[in-house]
Amino acid sequence: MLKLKKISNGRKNVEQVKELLDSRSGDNLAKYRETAAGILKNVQKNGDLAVLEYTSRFDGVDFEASELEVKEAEIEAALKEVDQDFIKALKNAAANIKDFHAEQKDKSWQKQKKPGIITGQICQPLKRAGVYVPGGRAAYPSSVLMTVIPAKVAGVEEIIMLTPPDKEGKVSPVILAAAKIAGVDRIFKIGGAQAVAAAAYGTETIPGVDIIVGPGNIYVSMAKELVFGQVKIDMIAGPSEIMIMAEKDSNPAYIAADLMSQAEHDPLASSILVTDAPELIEKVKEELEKQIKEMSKKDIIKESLENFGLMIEVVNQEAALEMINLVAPEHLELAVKNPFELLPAVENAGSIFLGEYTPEPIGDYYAGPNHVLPTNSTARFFSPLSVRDFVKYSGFIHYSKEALKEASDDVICLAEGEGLDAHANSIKIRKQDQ
Ligand code: HSO
Ligand code: ZN
Repeated sequence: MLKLKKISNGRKNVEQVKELLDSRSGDNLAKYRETAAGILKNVQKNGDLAVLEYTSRFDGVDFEASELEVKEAEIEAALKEVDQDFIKALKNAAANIKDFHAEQKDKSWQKQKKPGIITGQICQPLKRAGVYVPGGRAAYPSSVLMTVIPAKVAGVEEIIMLTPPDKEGKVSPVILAAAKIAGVDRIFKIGGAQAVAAAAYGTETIPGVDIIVGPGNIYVSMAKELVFGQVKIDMIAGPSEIMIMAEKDSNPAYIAADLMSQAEHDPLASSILVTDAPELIEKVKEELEKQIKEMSKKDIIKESLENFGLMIEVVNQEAALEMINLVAPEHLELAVKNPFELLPAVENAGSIFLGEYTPEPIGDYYAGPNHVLPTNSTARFFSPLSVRDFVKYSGFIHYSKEALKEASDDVICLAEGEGLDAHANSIKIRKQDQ
């Protein structure tokens, strides 16, 4: 029997939900941060040498510096080795993701405010991006597409991928295939905090980048936090979350399936159902019992559902939406008949899935919107990974002699008001020339 937590009158229980989600982050962050900081320092000082040492210690592979980069032949071999249907599906997904992200492209612009005054904004891609791809259980080819394609669409000149080698010193062929399809330029077999360090500072072999994106383990996350400012980073991704809003007639089998789809990612993943139909909660529980038996990751699903799963009963749809906005889930499914009517009331959610035939995995893999999303309630202020993460903006200004003259008194007044005479002088010296 699955022991799922249930709360009712959810409106008053928001704090309980928040506590549950917060309890997922261990309290020993300081220890990990310290370890990551040590690794960063060593790589900054000793470059490749430190990288090779860590790769030997943590990944169990003794590389020469020249073996860190994946060779073209390895990539070609991977493309042949991977199931051709899988390659085709990856290509179809990549096309959808590209199409969606193309809409996010910002343009440079300029306008003439009045004669003699031009202001504008230039939007330019970052030169080099580093995409981190974890090894082992969380090595997802779909995440390669989701992190690389926005960079590509933004026009980033060079995209490098960093991923830990397995015990044989290899990278999984599906990851290599996805990298090739997405358009990665160079791939390095390096993982953990040492990969973040190498990409942030550059080593003899690994070029320094302007931004590091992609999920990783706790050491990677800590290292990313620590190099922020030296380079740009995307966000610190936590365990997966799904919140499903459903009503009396929603299909309990679909809901159970979708709750499990995120639970299987991680024992720390959180799956929440919110509904104004108590009878649905019971039906979903029955379905979970039934379906979990068939799942290959049933142990992870069970742990996740029992520790961080939640069934919330609310009085009406309005209360459900209030709860959703307070939780700010990474993924939100509106498994109701009129999802588009509810959409305007959703203020906080990373990615929103509308209607019973839009299960979360269609977004994880295929539809187009990014699956690198804000977790831990940060959808209140953070956005999904996008093309905007890979560009930067400069403002520009042009004033004619006459336009400057007209603005002179205001600017001189402001500068003198701040006690900055030299600023005022740079205006005055031109004014008196006229
Ligand atoms: N749902 C995950 C992304 C993913 N799902 C990758 C399958 N593969 C993000 O929360
Ligand atoms: Zn997923």
